[in-house]
Amino acid sequence: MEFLKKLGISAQNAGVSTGTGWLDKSDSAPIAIHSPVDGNLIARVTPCSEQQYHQVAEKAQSAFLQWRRVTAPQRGEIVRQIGEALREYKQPLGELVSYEMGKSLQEGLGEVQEMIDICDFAVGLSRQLCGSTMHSERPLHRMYEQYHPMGVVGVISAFNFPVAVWSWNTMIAAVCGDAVIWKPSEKTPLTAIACQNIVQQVLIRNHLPEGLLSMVVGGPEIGELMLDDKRLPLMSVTGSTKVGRHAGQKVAARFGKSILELGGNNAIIVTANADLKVAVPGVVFGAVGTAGQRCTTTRRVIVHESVYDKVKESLVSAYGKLRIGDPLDENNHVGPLIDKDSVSNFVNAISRVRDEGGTLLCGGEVLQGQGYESGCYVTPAIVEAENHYATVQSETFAPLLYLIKYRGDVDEAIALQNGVAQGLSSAIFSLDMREVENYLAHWGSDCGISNVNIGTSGAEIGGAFGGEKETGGGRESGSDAWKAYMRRQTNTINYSAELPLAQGIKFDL
Ligand code: UN1
Repeated sequence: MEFLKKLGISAQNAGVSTGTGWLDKSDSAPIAIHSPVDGNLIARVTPCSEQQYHQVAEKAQSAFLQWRRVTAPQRGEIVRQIGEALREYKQPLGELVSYEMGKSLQEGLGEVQEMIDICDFAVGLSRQLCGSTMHSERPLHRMYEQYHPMGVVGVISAFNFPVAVWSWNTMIAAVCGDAVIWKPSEKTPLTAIACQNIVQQVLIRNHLPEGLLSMVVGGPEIGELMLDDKRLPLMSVTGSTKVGRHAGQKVAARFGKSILELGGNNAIIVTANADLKVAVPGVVFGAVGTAGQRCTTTRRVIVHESVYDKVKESLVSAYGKLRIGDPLDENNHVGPLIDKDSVSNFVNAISRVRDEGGTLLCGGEVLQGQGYESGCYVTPAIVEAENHYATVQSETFAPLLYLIKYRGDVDEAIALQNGVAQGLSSAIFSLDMREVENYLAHWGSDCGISNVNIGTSGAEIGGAFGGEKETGGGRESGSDAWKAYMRRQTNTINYSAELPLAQGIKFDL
């Protein structure tokens, strides 16, 4: 495993970094990380203790006080150097993402590319953190709004994008003048350690304060400390709706702000006017890419009755051609699920949806034998189902696609698509501009992401990423998502020799 050495991962790793060094290992029992690819032990990590967490939070606070005085373009220069370092480590880091998390090497490299791209984006942004000026109603007064750094940002990320989601938050927060404490998923701490090793080189070389970009490996107890910590005015949390509901309430109770990226139940609508040559591969990649473990994964495909049988046949035939196996072997399309619990969730969801009346069209097996020793490989499944089934209404984080028929016009399909609690990503395949425009209109898709003639997953970093309803409402990554990482201030300046009051109020002494 050459990539482990290149990334500075040893058999036994400390799990707390201040951005410029590692804290001594705590007495906590080490976590053993096994690869879902082959079941082998990759390495052990000693998680953060409560006392270490407080140490990190204190250092982060004092680092913030220094960092906010560095000009934004200079902060951008540090992020530029981090982007350069990530370019250097793209190959080994992509391999580790694939080996620790189980996504295909192509997707692992794509994830690192997303990190590089967000660095570039943040560098440009560092000169464009623009407020606006407006006209005052009072003579010889100037009024404007400006954005100030906010403080220490807590980032809790999930296993499925073990490094990209951290970078979306961290690179933007860094140019905004914030310090960051990152708690990666305890299922994928090694990629996080590798990232810290890369970041540390840049921070040390530039003599930046310890605590600026920290990382703490730990379970829910560390997450709870962060949620309750008044030193963290903003929490960015990626995870299930259940986790996010709890996190959002806790942070709100202390008047903190949160960015929530929670579950999706993403649908693709295939209308009678779709180009099926484009639609079918779009559905297949959306449903089986990352073994169905993206929050943007296609969970439902809603197909017009006139093309239903054709789409069904093409999907089943495409699923038959999927090569499932070692994700580091580029011939394979689908790797393992993250762990055996995910495999049970997949198997149980299929049996529940069948009890509700669903018909399993293909897949659903747990693979055994040579190459599948980890017990985490499954064959992606398609189930004919109805939208109202309880199982269809909830997100199963696995390659399980529900095929749903609609009979009327596009409004019926849109109502089915919107008829779930989540609102992350959505797509329509149609060449009919009336169908497409109705779908994109404000009475159309209710999701944060709505695509035309491409699938639900694979968003680019340039647009704001996030969703509505139980997806949590947060926005990260591109566009003006940076505003969430800064505090806004309105300033009115009087350069007259009088004191006129707003709304014409008279107050003569
Ligand atoms: C996630 O699944 O948590 O749009 C994020 C995509 C990726 C990001 C997904 N760029 O599929």
